[in-house]
Amino acid sequence: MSSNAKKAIPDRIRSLIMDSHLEKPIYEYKREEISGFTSKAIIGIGKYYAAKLKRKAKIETIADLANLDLKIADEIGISRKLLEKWTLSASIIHRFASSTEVPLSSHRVCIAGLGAAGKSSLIKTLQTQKTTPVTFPTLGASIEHLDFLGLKIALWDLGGQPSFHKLYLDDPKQFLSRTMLLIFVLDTQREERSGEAAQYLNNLLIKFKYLKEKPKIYLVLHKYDPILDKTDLDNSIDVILNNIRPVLTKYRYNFRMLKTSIFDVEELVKLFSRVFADVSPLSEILSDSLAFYSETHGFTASFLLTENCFIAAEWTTQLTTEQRDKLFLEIMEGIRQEVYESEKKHDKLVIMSQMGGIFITIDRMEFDSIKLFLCSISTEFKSNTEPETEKFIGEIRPWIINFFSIIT
Ligand SMILES: Nc1nc2c(ncn2[C@@H]2O[C@H](COP(=O)(O)OP(=O)(O)OP(=O)(O)O)[C@@H](O)[C@H]2O)c(=O)[nH]1
Ligand SMILES: [Mg+2]
Repeated sequence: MSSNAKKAIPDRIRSLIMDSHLEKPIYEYKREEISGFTSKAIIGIGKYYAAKLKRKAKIETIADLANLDLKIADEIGISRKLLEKWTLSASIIHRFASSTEVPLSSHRVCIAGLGAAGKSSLIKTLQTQKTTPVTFPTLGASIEHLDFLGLKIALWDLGGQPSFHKLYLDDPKQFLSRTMLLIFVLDTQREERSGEAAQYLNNLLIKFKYLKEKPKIYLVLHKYDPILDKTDLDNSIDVILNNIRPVLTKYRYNFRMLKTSIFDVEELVKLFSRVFADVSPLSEILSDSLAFYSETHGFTASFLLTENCFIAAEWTTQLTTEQRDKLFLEIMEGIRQEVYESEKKHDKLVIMSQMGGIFITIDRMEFDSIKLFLCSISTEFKSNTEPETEKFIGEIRPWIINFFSIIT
């Protein structure tokens, strides 16, 4: 066996597979054969679960598992988190085997909506983490970038003036194909425009149907400004949804809804963290490991934040929403100082919360080019958390590294 052949299956794929469940050494297989491996060859599955997958869902091979529809998770009787972990491993392997590794970063996130709905301001505010109104209309489509967990997300800001709609609708391949997420922005303060907005959304959905694609949809009810009366705004939202909902139902879309304003930056960042987490299968895995880590220590809450303060994973108990939000603000402040202001980069930072009797520990972690902050909240000072923190880092490292090796 030449050393070249031995190298045919790279380490990042081998690290997901248990050799002992194969009939011969892994390097004797051809690339295209590995999708046909039994599912129990994936690390963590083992004989028991492999038998269950076969019995309940007719899943025998890695290819079967890669194509598993997670909607049937409940029927299989295996926890959804475990299934998500395994299907991610399976799809990494399967994509490699079938040579169709599509860089995830080449999928797009489209932000659409009528002119002056506030799309560009929203994007700029997320990028700068400061209220940043944009006052000139976007000409055509503008591509903006945001970093989430090291994943470069390309945001296509589709200028909303009527003259540009035709551009996207006439050439959907260029402007709309491979959209994994459609963020449709509506101006909460202009409910009288929602009929027109519904018509535009309808035209976009026709094009997705033509492309045989079905992106996830988020409706962003924007300009939900903190200083305005909530009841009035919510009444407008009812009017808007009455116009928009039938369009989504017509094309059988589920959707999620966010109420945002560029005048509440923290809330905007928090809400969009969830949107991006939805795009990254890595988030589920990180949440899972974080929950385990936090329960072991009896933390009150913990957050895993990216360098730009997006929430990559979160775990909370015993906290009211208000307390959680206050803590999140203090953590953001702590990290901003750490990243942008402090000369000396601390590996560990302990701050006393203004709420009193609460300790916030911030651990800075680096995985190649990706920086993450592990923020743990506790009511007592915990001195010896190093070994568990090391374990946690050890647990998430291969996922982060593997994940980025397929998307870049
Ligand atoms: N009150 C309020 N105004 C906002 C908010 N976000 C944006 N605006 C204002 O809305 C106007 C339009 O903002 P843009 O970001 O340019 O809107 P757009 O959707 O990108 O518009 P097009 O590029 O033409 O499609 C500007 O005057 C912004 O200052 C918000 O959250 N609250
Ligand atoms: Mg714009």
